[in-house]
Amino acid sequence: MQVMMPSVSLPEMGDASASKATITAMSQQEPRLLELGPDLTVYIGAERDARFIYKEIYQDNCYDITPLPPNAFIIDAGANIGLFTLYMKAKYPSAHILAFEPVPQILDIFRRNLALHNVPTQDVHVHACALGAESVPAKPLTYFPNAPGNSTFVPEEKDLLRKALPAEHYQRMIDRSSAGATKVDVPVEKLSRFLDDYPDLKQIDFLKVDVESWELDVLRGIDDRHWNMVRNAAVEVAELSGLREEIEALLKSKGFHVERELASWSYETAPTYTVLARRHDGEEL
Ligand SMILES: C[S@@+](CCC(N)C(=O)[O-])C[C@H]1O[C@@H](n2cnc3c(N)ncnc32)[C@H](O)[C@@H]1O
Repeated sequence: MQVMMPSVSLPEMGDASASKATITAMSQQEPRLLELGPDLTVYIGAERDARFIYKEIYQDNCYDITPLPPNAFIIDAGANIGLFTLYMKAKYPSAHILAFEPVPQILDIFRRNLALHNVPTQDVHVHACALGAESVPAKPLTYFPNAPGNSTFVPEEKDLLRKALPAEHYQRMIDRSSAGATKVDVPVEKLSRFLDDYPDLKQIDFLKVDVESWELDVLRGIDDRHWNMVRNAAVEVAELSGLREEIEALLKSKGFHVERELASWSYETAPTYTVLARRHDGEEL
């Protein structure tokens, strides 16, 4: 049974009667190995976060939106500790993946997981930067050590989320996941700048974007010559970001058939959607 949860991945709840002052970040944990399921053991930094993402990808199959060719070209924007990349490489062993993760602590775990699973380095190109609408040498991103998957350019949205959750125990979960937040300056690049490195690229089979309310900027960093190549996209969007309609309109303007699915775990006053964009056979921009 699905548990209704707020639209962020959250650490284990502690004693709900503890005072707010006792909420502290877990220390910057050394990555450790964890068996997430019968099919996957990986390095993780924050257990609850990793279990949450594992469930989304491996059990709820949120990215199984369409069959891909065996040698699919895939973009992983918001690569986190690599669960999406590992899932796709297991499913499509000949796939080529371009992955982006800006937070050094998270990227370190991503790289360990690629090595642990013997993913050939020529198959997965990893970039230590954020994606965005334009190139910026250094932009402050908020890293949440208790809930690394929430790391974002828009930390103020966590306050909006807290206000949108009526129950105190959910609010405490937000407090715990936000504890110990630190700013890290990260470079930002347009996705098209990396796609230009593949002059023979004809087709981008799957574009996955899960970047904590920076989705619209990531999409704006794709030039039309590259949009023309994208066959399928899945973009996770929190309604609180206020960006869903613009994101759907942008995808429609690029010629996609657009649908949205409500995340099974999202809280009713703060829904999160996966916006799915597909091009039918033979269709181009
Ligand atoms: C919720 S996690 C992604 C989880 C996931 N669906 C997966 O595939 O593993 C979001 C990740 O996006 C990263 N991120 C945040 N802003 C970003 C940006 N502008 N570009 C790329 N990654 C970003 C965060 O550091 C975080 O690791």
